Amino acid sequence: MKNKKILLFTLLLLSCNTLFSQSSGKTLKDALKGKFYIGTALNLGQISGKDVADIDVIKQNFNAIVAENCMKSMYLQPKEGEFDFADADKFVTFGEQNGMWITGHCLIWHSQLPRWFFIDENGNNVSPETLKARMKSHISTVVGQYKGRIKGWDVVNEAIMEDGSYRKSKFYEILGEEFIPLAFQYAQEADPNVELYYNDYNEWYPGKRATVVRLIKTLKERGIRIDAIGMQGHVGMDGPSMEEYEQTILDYTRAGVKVMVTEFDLSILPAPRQGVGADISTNFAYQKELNPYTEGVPDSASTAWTNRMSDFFKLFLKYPGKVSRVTMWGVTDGGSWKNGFPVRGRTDYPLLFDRKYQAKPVVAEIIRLAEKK
Ligand code: 9MR
Repeated sequence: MKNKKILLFTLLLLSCNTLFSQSSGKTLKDALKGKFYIGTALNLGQISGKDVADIDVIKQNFNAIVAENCMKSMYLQPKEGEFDFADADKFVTFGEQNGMWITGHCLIWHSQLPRWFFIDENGNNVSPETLKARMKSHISTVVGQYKGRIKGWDVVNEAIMEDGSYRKSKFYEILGEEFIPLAFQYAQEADPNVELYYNDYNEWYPGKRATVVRLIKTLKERGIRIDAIGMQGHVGMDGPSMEEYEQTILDYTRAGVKVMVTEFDLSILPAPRQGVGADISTNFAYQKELNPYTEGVPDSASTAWTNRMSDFFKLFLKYPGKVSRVTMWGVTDGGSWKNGFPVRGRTDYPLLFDRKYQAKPVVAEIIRLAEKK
């Protein structure tokens, strides 16, 4: 009897939550129309059509998509000259069928990059000329495949470190800083109308931000187009501050580009170290204290999370037109990469929809904020 009462009460709460989030009658994407695109990353379960419940949430709430993994070079060109567009084609078709803004992620990145890309038959680094030819062939084939269908590309991903120096990737080792302008030039040649982005995390670090601004200026001075900076939003409860995030948006827009908040998620869990960012090679040992919410989140923590998430959206809504897209890095908490990063095996709650596909209270709050504007 007691159990039955608890069950009824829980069901009542759940339905209130769903009703509350839809109380204005508008969904997320309708409320944000005219402000910025609201997007999400799609994984293979969603792209293949298998994860039906996720797909419902996506269609109702989001009007922009990006592929979480299937457009990275190790999947698109696993062997030199052998391209596999099967999953990427499905992803693009899904976006078209649902009238969504489609972003390609990503052309040149040091990670999820097949080894053949930068070595010769003896396992040595290739010459600068060979690497340029491989970059050009990869970029023109991939961008060409979706010409006129994909609206914007993350051309270069994560090439700059927090202190403002260039990441010592294979691209940098072989071509120096020049690999970035080259990548943008190749992409522009392959589809003169597609938008071109530089995408990175932890851009609120002053050193990193300054180098990105310099990069924007250099590209523009050389007549190479760059349309926006993707500001990955892998953020935590302790940082960055709203002021740091806002200052970064302002510095970029002053340099003459739009800002797209990409890869947004707000981890509720204790950070093993400040400013971990999103470098997948970072990993910390599991400790119980780092995983406090396996059985659910207490009200105080949940309220703090909701407040911080709505503060971020308040900030984005302050700059409509300048912030032209906000893309979540996933749909529901259960599908988030944050459950495994930077500590494996944790239970995190970083996204807008919970493990039962329900909108969290913050969704209603974002809708309210958007309608107030
Ligand atoms: O979310 C992606 C995860 O499924 C992959 O295992 C991981 C591999 O590096 O890449 C994740 O996405 C990354 C994105 O492509 C670039 N920025 C950082 C993201 C999180 O690592």
